[in-house]
Amino acid sequence: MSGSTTAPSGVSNLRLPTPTLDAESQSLLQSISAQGGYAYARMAALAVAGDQSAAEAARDMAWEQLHSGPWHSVLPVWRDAYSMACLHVAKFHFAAGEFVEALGALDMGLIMGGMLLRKDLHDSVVFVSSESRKKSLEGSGDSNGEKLVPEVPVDLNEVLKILPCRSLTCRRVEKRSSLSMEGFLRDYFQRDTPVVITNCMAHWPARTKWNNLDYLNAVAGNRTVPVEVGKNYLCTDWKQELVTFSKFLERIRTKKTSSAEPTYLAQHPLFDQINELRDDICIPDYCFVGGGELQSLNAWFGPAGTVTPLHHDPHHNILAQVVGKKYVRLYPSSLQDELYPYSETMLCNSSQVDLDNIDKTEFPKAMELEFMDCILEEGEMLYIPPKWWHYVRSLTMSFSVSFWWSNETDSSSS
Ligand SMILES: O=C(O)CCC(=O)C(=O)O
Repeated sequence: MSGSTTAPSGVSNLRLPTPTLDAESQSLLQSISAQGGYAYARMAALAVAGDQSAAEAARDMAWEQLHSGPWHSVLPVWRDAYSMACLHVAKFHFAAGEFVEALGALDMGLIMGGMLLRKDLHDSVVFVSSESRKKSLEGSGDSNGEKLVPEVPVDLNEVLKILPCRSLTCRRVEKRSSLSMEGFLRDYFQRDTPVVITNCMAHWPARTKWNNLDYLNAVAGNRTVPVEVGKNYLCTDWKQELVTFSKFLERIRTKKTSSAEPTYLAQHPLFDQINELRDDICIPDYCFVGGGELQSLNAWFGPAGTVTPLHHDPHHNILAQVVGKKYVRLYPSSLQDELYPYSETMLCNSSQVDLDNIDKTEFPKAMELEFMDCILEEGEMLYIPPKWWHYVRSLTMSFSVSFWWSNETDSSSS
């Protein structure tokens, strides 16, 4: 690719190649105009002619359309319009050598925009990141390779003080080393039984790379990611924010948010967004048991003290613990009534029972239930069968990846 040769002094000739945008612009603008977006189309044309403020105005107009009603009712053409405007804005920043701003605009396009220009957005991220890295290497000395999670064993007595009551007193989830596929299928998958698999991810590049702050900052520092702030998603003061990955790392490293209000990068398809991090992980072979399809890969990255409250999901799940440790408690799906799910459709897979502080009067049936639990250590994977209730609390700073997959019958009927 061309476009990054040295420019005459004071003039930049950094140019972002966007072949899909170039090919699709005209027909996309026609579709936008057909939806009444004449002002947007005018601004987009001015942006192409070199007017940065017009590019920003077009982006604001598309943003307004994205927020004009419920997400499912937003016309796909406006999501593509938003991506288009983000690409225009990114081009201006890139040309000015403003790489952080360029990446910010591209990430917003990836997070909020449509599918049409996704390849251009991804390729542009790679292009800008490589320029940005060249620049930062010019001025940097040796990295100190600071570890995110030091290798300090957790003190079980201390841990028990913060875990829900009765933790580690019932049945422990079985731990199996290098479990074979047959063993997994026969003893766990077909029996609807959780298991922790040990010695199964030493080959993942992530196991060495993700505990290194400099590495994470270098590959993702300038990228924008959605994070959750607050005790957990069931609390009223819970909110979502968009921040750069480096700001997020700084927050969790220096504990700038209180432990009552942790910042959690939770259930985010980070690996669709940041290809270099995707290259650091491997899809476990266990996810192909049952002949179904992989449904989603999500990142769960945060400080000690994040809590994912008791809930269940419809898919098979391997929760792979890359860095740090988590406590996980599991209840079988048969205990639906005893766990008092919310009645609202949006929350019907979440329990009203707060395991950290059970209200005995309101939820008496939840008190003496049998459960399974474990401390999921770095380098271990936990299999959670579909519909099993699970509660997860991080005991150290922690970075995990979940792999959800469906049964063959689910995939063929969907
Ligand atoms: O790790 C967590 O905080 C929650 C993980 C989870 O709920 C899942 O993988 O379904």
